[in-house]
Amino acid sequence: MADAHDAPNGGPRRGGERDQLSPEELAELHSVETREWLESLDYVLDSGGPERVTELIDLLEQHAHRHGVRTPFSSTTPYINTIPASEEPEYPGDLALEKRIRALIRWNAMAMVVRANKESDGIGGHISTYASAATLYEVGFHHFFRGPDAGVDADAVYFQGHASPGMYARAYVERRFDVERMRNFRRELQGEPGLASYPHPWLMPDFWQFPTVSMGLAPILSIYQARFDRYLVARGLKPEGDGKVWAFLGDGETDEPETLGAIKFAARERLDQLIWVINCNLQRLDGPVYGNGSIIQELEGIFRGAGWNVIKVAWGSKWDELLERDEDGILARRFNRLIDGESQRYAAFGARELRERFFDSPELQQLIEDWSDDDLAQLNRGGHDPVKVYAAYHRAVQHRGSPTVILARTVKGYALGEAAEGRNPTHQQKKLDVEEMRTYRDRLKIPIEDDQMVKFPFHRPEVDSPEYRYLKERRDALGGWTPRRVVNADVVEAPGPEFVDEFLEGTKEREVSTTMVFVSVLRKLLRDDTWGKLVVPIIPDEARTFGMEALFRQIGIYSSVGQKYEPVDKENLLYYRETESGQILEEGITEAGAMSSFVAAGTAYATHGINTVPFYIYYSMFGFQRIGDLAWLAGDMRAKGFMVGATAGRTTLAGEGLQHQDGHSHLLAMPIPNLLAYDPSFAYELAIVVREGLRRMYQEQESVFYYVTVGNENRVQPAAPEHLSREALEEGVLRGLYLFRPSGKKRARKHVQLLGSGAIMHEALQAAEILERDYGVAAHVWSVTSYKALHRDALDVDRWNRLHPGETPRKPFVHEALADAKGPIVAASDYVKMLPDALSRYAPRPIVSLGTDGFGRSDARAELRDHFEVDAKHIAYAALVALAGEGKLDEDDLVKARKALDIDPDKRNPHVA
Ligand SMILES: Cc1ncc(C[n+]2csc(CCOP(=O)(O)OP(=O)(O)O)c2C)c(N)n1
Ligand SMILES: [Mg+2]
Repeated sequence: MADAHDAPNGGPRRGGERDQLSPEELAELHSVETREWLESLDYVLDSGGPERVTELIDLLEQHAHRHGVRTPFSSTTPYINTIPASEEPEYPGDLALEKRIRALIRWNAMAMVVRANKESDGIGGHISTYASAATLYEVGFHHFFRGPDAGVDADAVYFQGHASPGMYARAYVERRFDVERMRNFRRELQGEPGLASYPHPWLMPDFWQFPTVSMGLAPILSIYQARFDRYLVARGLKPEGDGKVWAFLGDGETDEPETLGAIKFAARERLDQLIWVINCNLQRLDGPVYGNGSIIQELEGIFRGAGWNVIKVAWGSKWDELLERDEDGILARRFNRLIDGESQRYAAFGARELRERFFDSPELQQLIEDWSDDDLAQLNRGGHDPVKVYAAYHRAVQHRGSPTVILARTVKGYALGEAAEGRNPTHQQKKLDVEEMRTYRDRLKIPIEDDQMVKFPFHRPEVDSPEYRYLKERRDALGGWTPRRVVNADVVEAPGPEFVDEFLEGTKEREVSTTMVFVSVLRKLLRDDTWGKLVVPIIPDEARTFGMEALFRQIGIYSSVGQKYEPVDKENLLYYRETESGQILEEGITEAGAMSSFVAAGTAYATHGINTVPFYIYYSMFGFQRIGDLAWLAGDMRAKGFMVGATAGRTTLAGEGLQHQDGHSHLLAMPIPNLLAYDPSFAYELAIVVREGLRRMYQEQESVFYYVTVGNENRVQPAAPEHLSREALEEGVLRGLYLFRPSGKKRARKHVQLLGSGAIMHEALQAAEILERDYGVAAHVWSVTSYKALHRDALDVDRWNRLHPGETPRKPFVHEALADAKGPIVAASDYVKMLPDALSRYAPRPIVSLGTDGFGRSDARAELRDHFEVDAKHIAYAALVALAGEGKLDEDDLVKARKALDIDPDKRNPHVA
């Protein structure tokens, strides 16, 4: 007997007696044995039902395991449809009429793209994505998707971005769009109304709800959308409804980490109203998604492993005939052997290829011996068969306990003809020649004459046609046209000016960080009758870092199942309190997930008519550079709310070093057009910004959102400066710049203007003291709350002046504010120099910029500020150099000052260090 260590499965080797048998005897034994086992199983199935079979298999497995048998793990099922033909529900629609409607939409989708490219060569667009997905969408439109008029039962549908020609074509057939609009596809600047390339609520605010075209974002957003809907119900903000969240994705899109990265969360939260439909056309842009394997089987394993309900829609109805004939399961085994690169050939080359290469054994050939090539051509993929698709959706909407993914097998470029179907370049095909158009027309039976073909005409049936009536009736029954973005959120009055009052007084002796000030602002809002319930604090596992743990107890952490355990810190006043009505979304370590929640909460005014106000508080370094694409999407989607970059500043977050210290998020905030960005230094600045944000977003209902950085350096928060009226102060704070501390030196000959922001403001104030005390310079200190606001204003003014020659030129705010200020202007922040540099041209005089360009370091604040040359002495020195440039100091004085200030001229340049 072999040594136990050599045994397969690691267990002791058994069954030695069979070694005595000849191969024939062994085969016979195996066959009898297998039959006996299967018969026993059949008996149990008949008498005890599937549950008993499952139980027995479980027990068998455990038994085998105890005896050292390791059954290999498999999360996949055979490569056949999850729903057998016998379990398909009856199709509730008129299949023939739906086919006509589908043909019309297919036609117009194609015509729209081809026409646009004829008008404007290279303008792009996609034909083959929708061609593969038409049935998946149309079954949804006719029988499932509930439109906005369904109210609380309305669905959220994430349409795959590259399939948008199909949605436009449908809107045209629905008579929501006219021909002019169709002609403006991808030609948005040619005329009104334009038709955006992809789903963009920014561009089409009455139509699109969810931007999807940056691949991977729709999947993760849809998960957090579904969870947020539950949260709204749990918090009593929304009545419970039956709305589903549908997300249509590409199979290539599953390569994106964002696509699969959060699926475990959807299962953990038991989001059974979430339904993903992955259009498995087996291709992405360049070629097959997984040519050497099967993407459907691979995805099945992943989703099942994560706890999802998986429904495979692989094969169309015609295959059922063969499966029925196939008593020995050879067809199912052949499916299991099939790899995607191979099956792409059948799509491209048709029935003969299928006959020769798929039915590759005498047994398989036998299955189709009486079948013609025409019969074989009807062996369709499941995703093109409305009956199969309906069965899958039907099961998905009824499924309880976990989210569902439908893996639908389709052909990319379906029905588009030889040049496109299943071919590798099909994704980018945007043109068909007249001959190809004719073939397509004939295939779809579109009543357009040959002589009309050259114009690539659109076609839709009359209002009293059976097609239109059917289509309209179906949509009326399902809550109206969709996609459709309807905003009916109430106006919410912003808190009054008194909201800011306490912050104007400063903190007297008490030293607090701006993060703690933010927490005070938040708590104040939470206590507010109107706003308290609307606030949604979102945190990716750093509440303690930001000193926010008191909120755990106060407002609770949302958990769909409450708290089933006694928390370890229950004795503690601030214990970790999870509750079903909790208000905090404690997302764990997922900035992408937390940002998805931000988007869901920030757009609830449009999705549900509920004005929730997200405050997403995170490590500022892991903001725009980590989830920049989602932030851009938030802008497109007109999300509202506050992104709060905490532990901000390259030199303010001490110790953490290169990957943590953020000195550029304000630069990254620059490009998002409807994002306002603030880097406040003081408590009252922050309070003013938050109140104004609430006013603009929820009272004026502007499509803007806010980015605010807060730091963790404790400082006495000053009272508002006395030399400014409240009005002037608020204007300065909001527009980005105001004089915080004018110099007390009345008759100085030398003046300098120091611009500080965020945590570096304190260095500027100290620099002013040095300059006044040791160098006789009157140093006036300004607070720059927003470089972005100043820059935007300057650009607007600049543009106006350019377009209005001969009229009195306007002055940018930064110019106006500093117009009477004397001497050089020196700006310092905890961010890159590009921020003040961007203003230089618009200020009365060029700005000397100090900033934190370069990688961070682990050290304390003083050392870091010296390293990056943004501390008081470097600011003072830079001011002296600028004064020398104006002839107010000579070079000897400078060298002396450099020495006195202990500045090493040979220190390494932090930019490259
Ligand atoms: C983040 C991102 N990367 C790249 C692209 C460019 N792109 C658009 S479609 C596409 C291929 C899509 O393949 P798949 O997801 O399988 O969709 P299909 O068109 O096959 O349905 C690519 C790479 C994109 N839109 N977004
Ligand atoms: Mg694909």
